[in-house]
Amino acid sequence: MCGIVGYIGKRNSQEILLEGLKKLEYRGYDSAGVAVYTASGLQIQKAKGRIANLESKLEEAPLNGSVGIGHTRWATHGKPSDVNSHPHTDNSMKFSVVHNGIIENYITLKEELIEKGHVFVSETDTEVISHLIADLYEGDILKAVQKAVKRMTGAFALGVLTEFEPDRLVAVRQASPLIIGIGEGENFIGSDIPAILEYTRNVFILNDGEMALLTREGVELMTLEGNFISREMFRVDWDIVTAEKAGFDHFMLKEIHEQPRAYRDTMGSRISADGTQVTLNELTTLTPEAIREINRVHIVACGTAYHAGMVGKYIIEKMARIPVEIDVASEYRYRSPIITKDTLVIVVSQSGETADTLAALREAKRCGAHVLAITNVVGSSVAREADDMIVTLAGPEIAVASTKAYTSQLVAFYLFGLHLAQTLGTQTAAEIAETLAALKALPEQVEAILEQAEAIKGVAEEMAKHDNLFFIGRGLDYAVALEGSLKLKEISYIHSEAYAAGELKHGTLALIEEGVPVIALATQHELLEKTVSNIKEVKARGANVLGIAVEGELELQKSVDSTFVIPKTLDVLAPALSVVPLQLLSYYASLARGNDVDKPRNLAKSVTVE
Ligand code: HGA
Repeated sequence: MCGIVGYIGKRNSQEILLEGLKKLEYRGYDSAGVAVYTASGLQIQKAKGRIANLESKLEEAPLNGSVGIGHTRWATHGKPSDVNSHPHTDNSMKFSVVHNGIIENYITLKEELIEKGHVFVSETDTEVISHLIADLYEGDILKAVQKAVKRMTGAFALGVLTEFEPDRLVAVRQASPLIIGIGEGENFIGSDIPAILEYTRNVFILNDGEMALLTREGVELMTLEGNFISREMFRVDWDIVTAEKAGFDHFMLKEIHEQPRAYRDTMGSRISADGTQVTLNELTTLTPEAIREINRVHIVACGTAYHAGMVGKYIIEKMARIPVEIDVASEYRYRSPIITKDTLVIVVSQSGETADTLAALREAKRCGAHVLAITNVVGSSVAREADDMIVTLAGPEIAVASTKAYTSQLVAFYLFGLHLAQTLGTQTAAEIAETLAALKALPEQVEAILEQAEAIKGVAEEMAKHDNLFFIGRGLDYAVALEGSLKLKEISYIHSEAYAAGELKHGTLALIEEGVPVIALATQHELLEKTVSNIKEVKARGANVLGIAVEGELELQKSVDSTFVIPKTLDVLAPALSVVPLQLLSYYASLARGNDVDKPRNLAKSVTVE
């Protein structure tokens, strides 16, 4: 949330900043702005709304200069407006700051600075940073920033410039992500790698409590106290095309279509060539002995990752027979969970920077638990702080609504569940081989579903005419129903509820009336008859039911108004297929309503604030 970029070099910084911001727009799009060191000093341009608005302003009045910082905002403090946009400055207009995070003590600092004569123009917490730095400045921007951050509490990734030192750019990371890109005669900062990928693949990933001084010639890394740090450069090996739309109308559609590839890559070499074993060589501290000590598992995540965790709970309990609890990360820390050294806490986060998940991870570690991260970003905070990590190889996910990251998280849970079963002997070799064979068939089966996208489009256009709808399912189908409902709400803004199918009659059935669309997931064979009864209950009250069923289930097809059929698989693997038509349904419903699919209102990806 909120994207920061910065450039110091010889090229025109405005172009580089704008391109970088466009790559980070998924992090926030309430407003955007840049500050560039020009011949007439530090100049700022900002605009409410999308980056395109800023771009138009800059086309009319370009800012020429080779040093600059930029920001795309997801507002936390102060409404989206020109004046609340970053970069922020002080009264002398000689300092400029972009910020991702929240300054928790900003009111105290603001009062103190007002007392000293500073005049504030915005409602943001960020503005105190520029005033504070200006206040503490004594001829060295690095020292002023170091003094300022000592006074600040909360989360902050910063880019700072001053007109007094036009050849220096200061970057800070404290609990919000920031990376440094290393070029030749030019250097960059960015909230995320795609922002700089066009210019360099060599990066330093800053840790919390670290800062950097960038000049054209080089980068010095240091702690916030000013102790120098040496760090190995990280070489990014992603293909740049993976971060682009590659001919699709939207990132979301491209990412939905990338799922077969993401499944294959995430399984990759983790399944033995003869298809009988899972090998998770990346687990270093989670040895077979450590696994045998685990007596409970907690899964902690937010949003879509939480829904992947719900499937994970089912997988681990079924395959490894270990009790699993699942928590929303923002609740976990505050309910005094019982965490011991025999607890395995699995945190799931696509970006690895989700603030709530990171805080839960830290709490789990403080209590002595073993922490396993499932994340899509190797160098992320969650990845670095967890004891062990299973990286999903979904590739960069740009659309705010997660698709391929979710399904890759499911694959990670399947592999981990099988790994536990192998280690603990809770499944036979034949059962494991059968699941692995079915797992390896998934990519082709997803391809077959994607070929039917047009059929889903028609249904979605019909559904887009409604303001309320329901998803129902039992067992694993309920977990997928929750994800389908979230996806639809996120991008189509249609109100929907997901219910355990047997639970409707305890209250929600009152909302079913003539013509209300109900999407009934019915992929779990043991529960099929019960689900069919629940479908009949909603049909009897006038609902229009779309069934998501496994090939060959004719009985179910007779009970619903229309059916989308997924290929045959093991019940436990059905979520990896049944979610795909729901993703397409949301996508096409969003399109039909004329929404911005990739950038839904009020949301942003990678939620780095609590
Ligand atoms: N608090 C600042 C920055 C917002 C942010 O980082 N969001 O994720 C603001 O409201 O502008």
